[in-house]
Amino acid sequence: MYKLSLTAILTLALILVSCSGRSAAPEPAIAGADSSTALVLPAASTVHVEIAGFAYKPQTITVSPGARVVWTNRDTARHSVSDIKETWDSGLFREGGAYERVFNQKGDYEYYCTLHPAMTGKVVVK
Ligand SMILES: [Cu+2]
Repeated sequence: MYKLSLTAILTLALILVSCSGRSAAPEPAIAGADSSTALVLPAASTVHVEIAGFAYKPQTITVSPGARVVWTNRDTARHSVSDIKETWDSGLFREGGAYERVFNQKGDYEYYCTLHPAMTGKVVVK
């Protein structure tokens, strides 16, 4: 899925370059999906958060506006990704299920699991 999107972007970039004759912008860095540390990424990146062992990993991520965050449930238990301000909510999803959300506005977005409120995570958009 991600590779397809990247291919599409690269193809589009090549078309734009060939039409306009201008050089393309540098390619954005691609972050590893399994990093356990906070990430700072360029806009239009996709960041993956694993839900495993009743925890969001990484617990806190830092992204640029426009980033897409994808949470994937690796537990046998159902979990949710729910804004503590109740402005958005994934609903419960099962092992292998995923939820994604694009963050366009700068700010701190704290979330939790409605079934297991001790599970918390944060997306920092700056
Ligand atoms: Cu949960």
